[in-house]
Amino acid sequence: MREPTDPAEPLQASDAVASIDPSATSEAVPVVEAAAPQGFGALTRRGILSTAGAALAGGALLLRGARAEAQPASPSRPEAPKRASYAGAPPGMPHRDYQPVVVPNGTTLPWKLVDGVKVFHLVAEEVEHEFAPGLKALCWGYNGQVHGPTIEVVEGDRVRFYVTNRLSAPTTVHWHGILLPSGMDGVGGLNQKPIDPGETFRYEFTFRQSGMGMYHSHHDEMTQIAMGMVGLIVIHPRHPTGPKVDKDFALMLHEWRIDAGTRRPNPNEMTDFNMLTLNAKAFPATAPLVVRKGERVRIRLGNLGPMDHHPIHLHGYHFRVTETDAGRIPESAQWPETTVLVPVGSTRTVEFVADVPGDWAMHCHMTHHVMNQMGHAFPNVIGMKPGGLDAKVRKLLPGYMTMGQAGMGDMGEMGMPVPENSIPMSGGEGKHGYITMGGMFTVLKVREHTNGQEDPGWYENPPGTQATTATAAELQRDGIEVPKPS
Ligand SMILES: [Cu+2]
Repeated sequence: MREPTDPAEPLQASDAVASIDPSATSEAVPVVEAAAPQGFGALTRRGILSTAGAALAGGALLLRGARAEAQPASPSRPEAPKRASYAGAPPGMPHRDYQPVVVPNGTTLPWKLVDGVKVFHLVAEEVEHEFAPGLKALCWGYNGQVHGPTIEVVEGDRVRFYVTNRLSAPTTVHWHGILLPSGMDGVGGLNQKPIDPGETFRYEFTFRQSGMGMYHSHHDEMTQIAMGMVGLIVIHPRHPTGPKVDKDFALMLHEWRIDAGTRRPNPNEMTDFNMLTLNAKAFPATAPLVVRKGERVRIRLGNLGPMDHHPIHLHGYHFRVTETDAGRIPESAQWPETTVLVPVGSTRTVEFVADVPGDWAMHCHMTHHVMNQMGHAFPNVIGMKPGGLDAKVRKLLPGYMTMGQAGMGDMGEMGMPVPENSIPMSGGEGKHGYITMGGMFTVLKVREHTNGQEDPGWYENPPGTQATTATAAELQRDGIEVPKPS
């Protein structure tokens, strides 16, 4: 294993063997020096043990450690490590050792390989971010994005993260849920000095787990998390168990307070958040999850919002909860659900086979979390008949209109004048009219024919499978009497 370098040692670009764009197709997988034999990722540890050690140049150290675990140590061998060691495991490569995740509305952080270590660079900086058409805000994120790009690695990967601070305030990065040395844990003041504006810090460790983690600032958390400084970490298993999935989506849940007409999230908010997002987008700006009928789908959900748990509900399917932030749940302990609660500071992963075509809603089931910039000071006027009230009030307040007698559903499409840079209560157009939801809402689009990437448009329901107005003949046939309005 390469020794950690001096923090002052600059990154040598010439050391790089290959730069990796994780979104590249399988043809683009670069050849890496001293790469392990193809198919290494598919071998089990038992398989490795029964393989001639000499053939596994890159895995020699792993072999030694693993064999020492299985056999009593002899004087001619070094002492076996007490815990599983990945030393010498070759870096996991996209399309060989793992199928890259899909990050709707987001990206995956590129990396390069330097002497067998995956080297990443995060730049903490202010970012102008568009939550949905009509609403932009100055947030804090990483590498020009809110949230930061998803970090994707393989169990056993040695990684080096350079973190450059281009904010006006000190920051740190904490690797949430990740097993690592204390000095790399990123809590400002406790584990390290905060990274001052203009400074670059180095974090280095080996991922010795699989599952899903997250990263976020651990300095002035209330401000920096509320401003958006969070991201996802996907750690693919070195030896996967369970059925292989065809689509692997990663979504970060978050909440914000952005008052209508303002240009920055308000980090002082304690309870009353009014923007709820998936990968920092509010419906109708959330990209749909597009899959082909029959594909096995995994959806990873992380929640680093300030205060709220999110019960994420998927229509049309029963899924299995297969992972928490501490790793894969044994198959015998996985449970079926249609809603999974994702608590603050946690990740949950679900899997299912997408065998029914259609447009299927997926959303937080807390009703206030599917409304954008809703005000909570509205009087309850459900069922109220304003009569001549509006005309009277308009003498004092021109343009006044009593709203909400039939609920909030119509407000988004009324075309009412709204404050600049705001999307109050808006939802989005659907195939059959206005979808009265915003915020933490997206659509799973399952199709017989799709390239699996581009939005295929709205689903055309086959004849006889579409809810429609009941005819008088149908009502009569089935003996249904509709009460007359009183
Ligand atoms: Cu919610």
